[in-house]
Formats: sequence, structure tokens, C-alpha cells
Amino acid sequence: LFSAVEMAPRDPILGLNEAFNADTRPTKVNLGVGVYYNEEGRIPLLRAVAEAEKARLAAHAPRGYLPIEGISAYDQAVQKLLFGADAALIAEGRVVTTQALGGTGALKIGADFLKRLLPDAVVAISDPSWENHRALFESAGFPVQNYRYYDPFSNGVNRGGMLEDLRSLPSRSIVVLHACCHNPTGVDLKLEDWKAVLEVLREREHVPFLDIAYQGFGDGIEQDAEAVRLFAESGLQFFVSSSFSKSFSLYGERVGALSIVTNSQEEASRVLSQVKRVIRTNYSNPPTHGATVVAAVLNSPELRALWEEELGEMRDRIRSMRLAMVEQLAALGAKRDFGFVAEQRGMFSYSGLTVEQVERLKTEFGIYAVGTGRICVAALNSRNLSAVTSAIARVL
Ligand code: PLP
Ligand code: TYF
Repeated sequence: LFSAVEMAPRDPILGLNEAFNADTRPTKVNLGVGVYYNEEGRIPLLRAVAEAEKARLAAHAPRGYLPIEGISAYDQAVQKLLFGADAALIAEGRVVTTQALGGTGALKIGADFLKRLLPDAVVAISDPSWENHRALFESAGFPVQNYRYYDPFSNGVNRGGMLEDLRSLPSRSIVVLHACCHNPTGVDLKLEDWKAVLEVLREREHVPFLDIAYQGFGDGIEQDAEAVRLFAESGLQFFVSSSFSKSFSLYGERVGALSIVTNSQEEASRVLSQVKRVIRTNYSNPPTHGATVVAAVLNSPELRALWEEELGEMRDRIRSMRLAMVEQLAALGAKRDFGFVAEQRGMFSYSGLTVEQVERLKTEFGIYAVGTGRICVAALNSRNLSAVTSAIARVL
């Protein structure tokens, strides 16, 4: 049965963790995987989460099956966070939201549902994108193409190329867009760019699939939802996959959601019935813990304020690490201007380091980054920063 099974390639990012864990150098630094570490180099357990968990534990709540679409209070809280508390489309009952197994699970449910709706569609993802975007949509049966996105010369977005590629896709393609804090580049569209993209999507009748895995890590919770809000007001129908893995530091609890914006409440109920069918045949219904905690935090004014404060601290710490990195590299006389790192948003920076330079960082200095040159700025702290910047200056 298994004699012909080939060894699958390792995930280029998660595979790095294994190499990092096996490295015995005490000075090693993991800038590979997209995880937020605090100043002490640990994944934080947010105080808001700990409070909600304490209450949940004390309640000795039974663990029955959840509804297929998840916890209603959670789904509603997700909608408010994404579309705004006063969004017309929520009041009109036009949005379907289902709890999902992280942002990844949301993408997968959305992809499976789309395959039934548009079996012959092409999916387009940014060049570059989170590698799992391609793999997920391919495994759902779609051909996946790239649209131009990152421009290495300006460290910005190739706006013209992006719009041209979106225009030349077959009509009714599925277009995956990073709503904020683009992974892996850290380079986002500006509001004007979003408007231009939206018009092309409308013209070509493409189906937008917004992926928002880092809400609150860019400029703020509301600010980072700018693209989602713009699409919500456009009258278009679209998909949103969202995740609390990073914003609640609940990676392993798998807390995400799929939201689908439809034209009417009646349409929404039919869509929900089909999404539930997809969920049922994948994992039946979602787990209780993470979504209960997130719903408790988002629906309690005190815990929510605490969460916003803690999320703000994470955002500010990343920002200060970006600035310190730029300053230190300049002070070290690095052979390149790294000023662009301070302009990027979210956890990542496309540093421009080559495969060879990344390899040297690993072998000579025990500093792990993704082969594309992506570094996770959220893993820097005031103790490892100077080791990282001096190593980068050395390999340039
Ligand atoms: N989408 C993007 C762009 C991501 O970077 C991630 C990161 O993990 C995800 C989705 C998946 O999030 P989750 O870990 O909640 O599945
Ligand atoms: O890009 C990252 O590092 C995060 C974590 O298959 C991740 O999004 C990486 C790879 C993967 C799943 C999650």
C-alpha cells in the first residue's frame, strides 16, 4: 500500500521550526514562522484571555457539540469586528459567518464551497503570497495563478502590474487579497489602490476573497479593516477569512471565521445551508474553547478594553523593533538602506536578503529566516536585536 508513497516536501516555513529546535546554539534566533513573541521571547498568554479562561473554568460548562456554524455570539462578534458595529449589511442580515478552524480552516471551507459554485474558475493570488494560499486552493481543485504585487525595486506595490493582471484574468475569477499586513512582504495597498482594485474586480465580475489574519497588527483594529469596509460598502458579494491566532495569541486553539457577503437575507440563508454542508463533511462542527474565550472577551466591555490595550502593545512593540532595526543597520554601516522596513506593516518584512545570505545567517549565526528573505519582525526583542542586525550587516 505505501511502498510507492513519495516523501512530500516540508512546509518551507513550518519546516524551519524543526531545524531551529534541533540547533543547540544558545544564541539562535527564530525569525522564520509568523508568530508574535514578547520582549521575553515567549508567546504571550494575553491577560484578557486568561481572565476569560478563569471564568470559563469556574463555570464548569458542559462540552456538548456546537452548532455546525459555531457559537452564535462568536460569529456575531466577528462580524462587528470585520464590518463595523453599525454595518448596514449586518443589520440587513446579508452576511453569513461561520466559526472555522483558524484562518486556514476558513480558507478551506470557502474554497470548497466556491468549487461547487464556480467549478471552472481560476484562483489568483499575489506574487508572492502566503504559500498555503496556493496549496489550499489547488487542493480544493482550482488552478492557481499569480498576479503581480510586490515590486522589489521600490519595496512597494507594483500597482500597474497588479491591475493589469487582474484585468486579464478570465471573467469571474476568484481573487485572494491580503486585507492588511501582507504576508510575506509587509507591503499593503493604500486606500486609493484598494478603490482601483475594487473597480477592476467589479468590471471583470471577479469574486474577491479577502484574507485578514493580522487585524490590529498594522495601524489598529478599525484601520486594518479599511479594505473590508470598502468592499462592504461597494455592493459586491465577497468572502472574508479571518483569524484570531495572532490577535489573541491563540495559535493552537484554531480560532477563525469565514464570512460571506450576499445580496439579501434570503440569499444568506441559502448560502449558510450550503456552507454548513461543507463543514459537516469536513469536521462536523468546530471546537468550543477558543471561540468561547474570544466571544467572552469581545462581548465584555472590560475584557475587550484590556484586549485592545494588549493588542496595541504588541503592535507598538513590533513598530519599535522595526525602527530599532533600521537604526542599528544604518549605524553598522550596512551596505543597503533598510528604511523601508519601518514603512512595512504587520509581523513580516521582506528584507531583500538573498537565499545565500539567509543560508549564511543560519549556518554562521544561528539566525533562521525564510529562504525568500522574509523575516518575522515580531520575533525580535531588545536582547536579540543587535545579534540579528550585526549578522545581517556581515552577510550583506
Ligand atoms: N492567512 C494568512 C495570510 C496567514 O499569514 C495565516 C497565518 O497563519 C493564515 C491565513 C492562517 O491563520 P491560522 O493560523 O489562523 O490558520
Ligand atoms: O506565514 C507564517 O509564518 C504563518 C504561520 O503552513 C504558518 O502564517 C506558516 C506556514 C503554514 C501555516 C502557518
